[in-house]
Amino acid sequence: MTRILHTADTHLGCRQYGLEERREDFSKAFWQIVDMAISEKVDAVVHAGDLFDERYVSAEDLRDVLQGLFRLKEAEIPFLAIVGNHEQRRGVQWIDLFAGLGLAVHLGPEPFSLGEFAFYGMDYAGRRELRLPKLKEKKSALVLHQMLDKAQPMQEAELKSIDMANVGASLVLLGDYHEHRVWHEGDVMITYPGSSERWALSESSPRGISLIHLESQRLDRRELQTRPFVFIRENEDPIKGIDAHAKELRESVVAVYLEEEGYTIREIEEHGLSKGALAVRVRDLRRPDLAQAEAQGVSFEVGNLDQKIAERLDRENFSEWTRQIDSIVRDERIADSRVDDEVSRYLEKVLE
Ligand SMILES: [Mn+2]
Repeated sequence: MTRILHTADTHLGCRQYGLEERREDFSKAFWQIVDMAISEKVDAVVHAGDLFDERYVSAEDLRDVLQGLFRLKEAEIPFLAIVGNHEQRRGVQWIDLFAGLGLAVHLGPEPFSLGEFAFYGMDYAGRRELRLPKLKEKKSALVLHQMLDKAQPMQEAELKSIDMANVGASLVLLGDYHEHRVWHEGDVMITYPGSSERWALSESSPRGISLIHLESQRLDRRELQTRPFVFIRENEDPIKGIDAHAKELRESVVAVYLEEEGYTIREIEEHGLSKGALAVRVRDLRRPDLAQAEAQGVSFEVGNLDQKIAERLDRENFSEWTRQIDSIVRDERIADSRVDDEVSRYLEKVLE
């Protein structure tokens, strides 16, 4: 019996809300994963990309990840990984550096044997055409960092789940989508483990990892202990809501969804912080002040801004290159630090 720990989207180095405490939280989640791998005596940790939040890694984050990888090495648990969109570099990848130190395996087109299973991996390929392998071994696993059509609406998906059935692997272990999901396509199990810390406020459900028996495809979840987030929804009065949650508020991140007029964002933030919250995030769902704009003789339409920009660009006589570059720049899924790389890659491809 071979059992692995499947994780992805650790986003080490994410200094969320500009707080050192949050950077440390992302490292602590990684250490918990290492502890679980050791206590569960798994045969390998499979990391499906976005170990780091950015391709520029601080000494603190490098120290934190090495501390975890050395512990896995001592426990003789291999760390099998691929490169995600957030950490991808043009030259040497971080995972290659760890592989060079004997602390990790960068999965690729050559199989890595684990028990009777062969592991293959493909780094994040973005918009480029993904050449999926045809694997001969039924007992094999393919590790990818891509958005599947079942996880996101078609226009944002890069991969069709139906195509996963033809790869030949019995397991497709994914990263990129931050929620845990499992699907079956014929005999193939396709799964995302979800992120290990809350990277966005939309990630409200508990974070965790998956333990997977390769032979039986049995999947068990283990929850991670992460910093508490308190959500105050738009049907609650924000100040009363904060008071009602006062007991859970200390050191937590408070997310307030604001729909009603009556309080300023600053008042809500200060009230939450005075009750001991680590951070207060206010999602302003109020409509822009149309009345005021009208009074100034400005007319504006509320709608999907990206859609409007795309429609306007269509009317302009721009080249296909310009349009493609524009879409890369405005793609929210491409980290800011990666935009120049993605544009260069695109240009290299079309100039070939
Ligand atoms: Mn991610």
